Amino acid sequence: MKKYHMLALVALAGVTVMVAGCTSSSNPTPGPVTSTASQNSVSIQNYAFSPSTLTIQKGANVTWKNDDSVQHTVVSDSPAFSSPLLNTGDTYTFQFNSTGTYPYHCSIHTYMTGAITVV
Ligand SMILES: [Cu+2]
Repeated sequence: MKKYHMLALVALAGVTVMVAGCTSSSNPTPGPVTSTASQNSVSIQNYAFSPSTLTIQKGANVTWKNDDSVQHTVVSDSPAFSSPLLNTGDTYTFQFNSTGTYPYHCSIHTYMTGAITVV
């Protein structure tokens, strides 16, 4: 019984965080993308990461693919990960084994930003 209550509390806390995260957007577009898949993809096109924010499970991989006509990189704002130069069609994969939020950018076009949240 006690265990059940703890679970309910954790679930409730999670919902509260989700709701708080959604209040910033006033348009009817869906909230943050959350993926439970072990393999996740982010496309790089038109000088942007798509999706720019992605929430994944701990231990999952994210593969970035350069679908743009120019070179890009995927570099964590922290020292967590850093891709080599990605030519058109190149991919870079990183496995996230620690929870947290990982903001990243393209080192060539620093206005290109994204974030991976690991839960
Ligand atoms: Cu770039």
